[in-house]
Amino acid sequence: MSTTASVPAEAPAAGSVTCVDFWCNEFGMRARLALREKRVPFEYVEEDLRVRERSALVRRMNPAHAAVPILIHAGRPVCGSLNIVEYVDEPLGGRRLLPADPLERARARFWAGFVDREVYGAQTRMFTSRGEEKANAAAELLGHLRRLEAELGDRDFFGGDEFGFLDVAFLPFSTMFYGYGQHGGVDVEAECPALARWVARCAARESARDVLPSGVDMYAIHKEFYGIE
Ligand SMILES: N[C@@H](CCC(=O)N[C@@H](CS)C(=O)NCC(=O)O)C(=O)O
Repeated sequence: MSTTASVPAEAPAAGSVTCVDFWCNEFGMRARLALREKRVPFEYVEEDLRVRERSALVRRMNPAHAAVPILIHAGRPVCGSLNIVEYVDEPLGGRRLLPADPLERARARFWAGFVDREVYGAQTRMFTSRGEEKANAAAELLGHLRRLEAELGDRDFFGGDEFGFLDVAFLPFSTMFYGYGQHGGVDVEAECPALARWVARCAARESARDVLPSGVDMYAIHKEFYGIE
């Protein structure tokens, strides 16, 4: 059995990090935001999720789920977007995305899990249902956003003064806010003004400008995915 340390001590050389993803994947945007924030050079490989079959690379690197994002470092895969953010954060120096304080770290991880389960769950139900079910999902989604807004409080970022882990985890979902309004009548700017200001603050960052697609493009491709007229 290999005893090679699983966490590299130094920043990887350019070209040894690859991120496999699809441009409009909110989970994958987390990985790419973290890589940009940590200034890790990486190669980007696009996996077109509109094609039914996953590529041989994705099936080999993530046989459990055949899903993206996948970070490949020195030929070895790291799967799961939050896992990737933590992996990128850990060995590579620079400002840490995860809070140093264990309680704050636990809090950030908890709310990132909330985004995965509750926000993504309600969002998916809203886009895949009609009528009363869709209205219920939209109301639920708004409730989750209000909770996140309360969690943000009057801070600039979820971790305080600095852009950090929970910002990375949640920000990609802001690219769906336009779609929330168009499809579900959820007006985030009117209902959650502090959250809207947080989005604007984050969107000014270089990493966000590089990674986040427009709301219009996101809604267009999700309509295609979900067969919305
Ligand atoms: N929990 C995973 C979710 C990743 C995921 O579900 N990826 C989807 C896209 S949203 C995927 O690659 N699906 C494969 C497919 O559509 O064939 C993460 O955080 O990375």
